[in-house]
Amino acid sequence: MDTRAQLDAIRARAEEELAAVSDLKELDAIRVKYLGKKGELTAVLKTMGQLSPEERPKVGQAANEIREIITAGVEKRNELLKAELQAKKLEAEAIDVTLPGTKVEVGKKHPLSIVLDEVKEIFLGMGFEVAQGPEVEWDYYNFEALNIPADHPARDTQDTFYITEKMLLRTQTSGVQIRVMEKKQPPIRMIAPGRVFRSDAVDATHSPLFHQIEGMVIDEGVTMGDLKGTLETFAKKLYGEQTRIRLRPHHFPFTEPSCEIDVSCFKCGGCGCSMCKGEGWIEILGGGMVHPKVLRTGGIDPDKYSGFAFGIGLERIAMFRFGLDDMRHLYENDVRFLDQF
Ligand code: 2U9
Repeated sequence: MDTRAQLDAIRARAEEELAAVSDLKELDAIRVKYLGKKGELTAVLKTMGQLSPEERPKVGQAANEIREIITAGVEKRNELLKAELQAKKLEAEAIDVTLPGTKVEVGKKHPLSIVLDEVKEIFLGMGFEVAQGPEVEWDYYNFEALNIPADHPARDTQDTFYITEKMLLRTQTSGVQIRVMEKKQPPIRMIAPGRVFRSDAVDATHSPLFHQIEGMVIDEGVTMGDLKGTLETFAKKLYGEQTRIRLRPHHFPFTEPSCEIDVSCFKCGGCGCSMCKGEGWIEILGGGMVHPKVLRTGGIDPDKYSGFAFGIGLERIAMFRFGLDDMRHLYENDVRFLDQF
């Protein structure tokens, strides 16, 4: 076969193969086979030296034309195959807008947050500010400044997690009140809600982590009557107008005098039922008049000012509010439980 005939045969085969090609990989193989450095066309061109000087330019021109034809053919097939691929992809990715959507689960407030927000709202309505402080606290703010020195027996009932000798996870939020006293003079009306830690074994009513809301009012002429009036208003707003409170004498190192405070049972109204264990009363808080020593330590003159303070256990309020029999439900993050609020 002469060179011209060889070129025509290459062209015919290339066109046949291009017409039959069905994917991009095959197409590339065809390109390499005919147009590549080691391809058929190059091989033929290499034999041109054997041609006569008259024939050489003619065959050269013919070879170039065939190269252009095959190149154009490859490009055309390339575009067609790509378009086909794109069409298939679009078909596969088509969205059926008539299908029902994926349900988005909306989160809910945790029961402790529900109760905390209510308590905050009540005290904000009575002119209190909300203050916060560190959960890792100095021994000084957690104990010393609250009239609980190193050898005081109250330390045993509030055993906790020490970080160093002088630093611990706070057992109460009282350090926040001391910090506020150090910064400003009366009148002070504040609550300090937050997490506290005690080295308690876990059971239905105890947890090493729980939440307190402590409160404090300091001004000239503040009395135990103000404490009673404030907490009665709080109890009525939380549990309803019919609610009564009673104060029982108690002892805390940081208040003098001190008391525990019960509310009339919100289920039976005071007759006695399973909720109040037949008592008619439920203990929800403690309080008293801020000890003069504590006022002085906080930089407030006890001869000029007096104040009351109180503490509320948030878990207890939530458990009574929602009728929970086990505190652990509040920490386990089981959606079957949390979904009910
Ligand atoms: C300062 C002065 C006095 C805070 C008080 C209580 C009484 C109290 C308990 C309630 C339930 C702790 O979480 S609980 O177990 N608290 O009974 N707390 S008086 O008195 C203070 C605080 C700060 C400077």
